[in-house]
Amino acid sequence: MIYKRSSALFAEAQKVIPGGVNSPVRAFKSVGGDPIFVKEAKGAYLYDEDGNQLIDYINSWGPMILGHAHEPVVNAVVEKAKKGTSFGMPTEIETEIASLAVSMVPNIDKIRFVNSGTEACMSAVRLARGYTGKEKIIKFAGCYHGHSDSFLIQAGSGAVTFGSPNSPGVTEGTAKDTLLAIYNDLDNVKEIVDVNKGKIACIIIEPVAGNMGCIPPKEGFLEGLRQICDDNDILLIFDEVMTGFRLAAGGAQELLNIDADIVTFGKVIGGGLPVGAFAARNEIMNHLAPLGPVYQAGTLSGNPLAMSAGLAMLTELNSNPEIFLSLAEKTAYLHQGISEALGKHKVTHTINRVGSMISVHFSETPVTDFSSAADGNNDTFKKFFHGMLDNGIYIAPSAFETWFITEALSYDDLDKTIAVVEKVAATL
Ligand code: HOZ
Repeated sequence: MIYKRSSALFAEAQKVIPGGVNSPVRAFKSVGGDPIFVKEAKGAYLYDEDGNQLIDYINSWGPMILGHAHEPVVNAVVEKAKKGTSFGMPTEIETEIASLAVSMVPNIDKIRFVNSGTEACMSAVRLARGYTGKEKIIKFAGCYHGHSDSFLIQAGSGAVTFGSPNSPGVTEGTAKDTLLAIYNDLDNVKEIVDVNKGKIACIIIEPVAGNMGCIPPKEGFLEGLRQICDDNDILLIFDEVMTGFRLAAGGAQELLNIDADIVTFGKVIGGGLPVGAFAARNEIMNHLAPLGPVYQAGTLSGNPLAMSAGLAMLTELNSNPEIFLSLAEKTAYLHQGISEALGKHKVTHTINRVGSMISVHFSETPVTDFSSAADGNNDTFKKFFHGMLDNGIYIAPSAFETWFITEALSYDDLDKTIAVVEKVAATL
């Protein structure tokens, strides 16, 4: 495939945008080469500036669960836009989507909308600190909760790719309040809690990790965290920015049958527009301004375009719960096909999958945490990535990311993808 125009556009972009991108992973630094510039997208396909059609396994990093330019979402946004795009005043649609979200997600009474997953997680931690009166937080190495200062300590996603999981610019004062734990290691968490008795406000976790590839929680791990939190007056925050409204209507809480105290959202809840949200029971949410003392605000929060996209998306998911089953079946089919194709050519690999989230690791051992994810062979990943791209398949340009399956993918698309994997596997 030819990517001449994308490369030319990238060269222009680099003159006026740092690194030519507005979010680092997009720059292809971890796989080499120039990023693809998208012209448009429909259903399961991207169309780039050179006229190539690509099957998309990123789907805007999750939100396009029903495919790109999904008609009910597009129509809702277009109709809303004709009536004004932002007021900084309350609108009825905010209550509509809030009521729907509260009815879909377990264990929440109220939800506050913000503009991104970063904002949602940052605000959730502030709320947890305000509610408990404690300052320290526990996060897990390789989990990514957006780019707010407290989370850029051994963060996953682009932070790993660029070798700066601990970002310069985060002050020592901030960093000291973030305690780092090992994903899937309950004893490690217990030890940290024991050493910091009475000081920890919350444990924040991706219940299924998605920013070091896809890493499922081991059996009993989340239940163990729940117990530790209950025993120590610590709030458990599930970052469901990736898993929310994707793994089930009620997200990972529903699928894994564990209640968190605060849940954060992004991606699907915005239907592809910039939206985040955080939610909890009344007793916690009522600590937020204007009811309580914990401040959080935003002119574009609850923006009518974003709310209309999110409402259209959630309405469809809520009325067709079989979508989650269908997504999981497609992902399992892909898993098996990829595994057989790589196996035929004796390519060492591990595939992780939960629902419609999947990642391929060129690794001999199970990938269960950040250090096992980092053990994967990145040279093989690079070759695999470019082989797939040259054959019209777009996967995440980093081994530390998850592929997100969309319902718009047909079994023909999946078969085509598996055939490409087999072709590429022969070259690895
Ligand atoms: N942090 C996102 C992946 N986990 C990437 C966001 C983007 O580049 O759009």
